[in-house]
Amino acid sequence: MTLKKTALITGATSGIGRATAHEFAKHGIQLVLCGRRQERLDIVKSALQKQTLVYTLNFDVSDKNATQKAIESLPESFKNIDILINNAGNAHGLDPIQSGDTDDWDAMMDINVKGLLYVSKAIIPQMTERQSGHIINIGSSAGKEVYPKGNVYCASKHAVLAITEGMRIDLNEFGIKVSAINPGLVETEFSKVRFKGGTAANGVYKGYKALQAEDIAEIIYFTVSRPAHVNIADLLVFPTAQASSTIVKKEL
Ligand code: NDP
Ligand code: 8X3
Repeated sequence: MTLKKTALITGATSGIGRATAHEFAKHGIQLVLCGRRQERLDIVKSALQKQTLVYTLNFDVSDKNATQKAIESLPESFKNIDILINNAGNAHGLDPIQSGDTDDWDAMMDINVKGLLYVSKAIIPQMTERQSGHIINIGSSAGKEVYPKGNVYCASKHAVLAITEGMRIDLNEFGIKVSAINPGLVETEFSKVRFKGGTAANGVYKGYKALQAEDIAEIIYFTVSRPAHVNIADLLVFPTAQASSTIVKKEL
């Protein structure tokens, strides 16, 4: 009998994380879905629980104690996490460094970098003990290339890539896979958050076909479903219209 795998996905209330939850459910993977918006967690859970077992955890990844406590509170049947998708994160603001908002900087470093570390810290010990597991960190093309006004968001995603490489090195002896999936422009709530609901978000995905959250979810499932000896270490994916962070072929 093959035991069902369990995946914990942070940022499962929207965009890439939610699409990944749907993709994993199709393949019968048990899910621990995390986010701060309980009503969204409930909606995703009720949509997926016919396909697989689902448990939700409501916590802010930038709160170290809340993160540890939430993960410790998992019931026995969801405690063993085989797959960790470190996805929660956002850009906050798009400003030149000289006029950047320090609250935005704090949010990006606290959530995208420290939050990823706190969640990983709460889960890695059980993976090292079992000598198995797969951690996928959602980086970004912004982790490979800095673009104008991207300063601190790009720094946070460069940090995600460095942490991913460090994890892969340190966890190698335990047989744990560590992967970075680095998307370019994906049409999610990302720009709504970046521009705080303002109109600047409206044009971001216009005039070309951006990646959809489902495109990344399929790639994430492909990554976790490779044979035991194969690890997709680092993957950069753009929409066809995008050649770099600053070069996007628009039709309008
Ligand atoms: P969304 O805004 O659609 O989703 C972000 C998710 O992160 C939400 O589920 C949100 O849940 C969660 N989240 C944000 N802050 C916190 C927090 N403090 N604690 C817990 N959860 C949090 O954006 P995307 O799906 O696009 O983003 C997902 C990841 O993909 C991010 O790491 C982003 O940087 C990365 N990415 C996105 C790209 C894009 O163009 N969209 C491209 C490259 C990378 P809730 O609010 O309920 O807590
Ligand atoms: C999100 C993609 O180009 O907005 O990481 O930084 S970008």
